[in-house]
Amino acid sequence: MRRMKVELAKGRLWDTSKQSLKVPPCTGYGAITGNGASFLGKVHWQRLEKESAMFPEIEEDSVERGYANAREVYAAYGVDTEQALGRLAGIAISLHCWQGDDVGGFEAVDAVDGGGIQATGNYPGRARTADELRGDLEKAYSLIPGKHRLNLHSMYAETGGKKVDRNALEPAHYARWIDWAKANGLGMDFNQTCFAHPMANSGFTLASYDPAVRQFWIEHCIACRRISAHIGRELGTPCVTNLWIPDGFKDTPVDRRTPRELLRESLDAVFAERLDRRHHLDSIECKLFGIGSESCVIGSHEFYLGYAVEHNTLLCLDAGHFHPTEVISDKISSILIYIDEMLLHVSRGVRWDSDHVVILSDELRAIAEEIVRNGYIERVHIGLDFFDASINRIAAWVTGTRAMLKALLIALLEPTDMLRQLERDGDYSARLALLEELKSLPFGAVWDYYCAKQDVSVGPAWINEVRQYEADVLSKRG
Ligand SMILES: [Mn+2]
Repeated sequence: MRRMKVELAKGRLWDTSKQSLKVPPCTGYGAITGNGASFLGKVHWQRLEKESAMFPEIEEDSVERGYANAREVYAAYGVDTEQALGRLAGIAISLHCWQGDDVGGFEAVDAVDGGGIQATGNYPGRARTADELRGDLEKAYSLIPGKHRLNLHSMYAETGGKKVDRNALEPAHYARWIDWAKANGLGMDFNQTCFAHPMANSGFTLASYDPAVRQFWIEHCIACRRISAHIGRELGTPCVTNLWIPDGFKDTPVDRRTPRELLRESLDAVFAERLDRRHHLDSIECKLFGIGSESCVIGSHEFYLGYAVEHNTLLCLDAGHFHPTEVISDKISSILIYIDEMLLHVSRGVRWDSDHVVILSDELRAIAEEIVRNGYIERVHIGLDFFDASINRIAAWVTGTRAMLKALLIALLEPTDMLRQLERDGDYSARLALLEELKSLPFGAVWDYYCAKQDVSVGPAWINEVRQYEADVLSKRG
């Protein structure tokens, strides 16, 4: 039960989504009671129950009792739940703006393909303007416990209707995003957009054989680095700018070497200008294959790993960018021996698609465990990268981000020293058995308590809020 705005209409009470409410029929002005509701006047705030199913809110008492019990259970394993929650509150997840509008962007340009990205589905309510996208993001952040970041692609520039090509972008075109981030206490990350543009129509950008194409994208990448440094300076937290390009061959190429040499040359030009690491961090993202680049991707894992080690840039691992049986959790501890920091694009690959909404899967848990067990919280930047246009886009953001945070919480609640000791002693039987026992510890009670403490919906009640927002805001969009 929660408060909602109601108004009188034809003898019944309706909420603002026009869904009927369980209250007695009434007319005119006056007082009525029923189902805990009382009503006076035309518009009033009251506790009312919808006829449609509402997801239950967990009562505060119950959350407190559950937590008190969980705290004792974890203490028996030597785990301090308060400390775990304190650490969780310090981890910022970077929410990718492109889930909100199906990777469309707001540039004033003619329709283009310039491939590499496909969002499938036509669920209504896609954000059509930057203001709508910011509103949707605010709703999403309000349903996620903790303080997080925004990950913006350069194609979300606001140029006031003026056509500004990608190689001419400036910090001013992001002023409204920066002001909004400041007002909401959000850090920001950024991305070059080397797709969905006429200069990417060949499927090649920085590795193109055409020097004019390469030069255009080099200029775009440099412009984005300067914008990123500006963002980082303005917000007082380094802006991680991630570079991904679609370049690759659909069918078996004869020459895999030259495009890779060209890409290396282009990257050297892009990264030539030294920028202050307190404001800006460079990251490069590999892919094994894409739609239309099944046979060879120029920016492969080996290519970028070598480049990152040589230049100490960040390396971005996207969970959906490898062979379906290959996981990124196993790569983190190898890579961080050789470079200082990395970026994760947490996603969920399903067969050929790299970008399903993140859920609390074994691999998500393994990623979180690697970060927490190895003390990498300061060295691994966690970003999300998925886009599902077939479901409510705010529900997609909230589901994925809450899953990431739950995975981190489970890892923070692990009695790792105990497990490590078993491993060093060679007691693999007890290691396996204990890992399985730990899976049924009451982490959910700790999570609920965390949500309540952070003043965010506990349990599934956040879905009610998304539905309400859909009725009030998203359904009104054409
Ligand atoms: Mn990615």
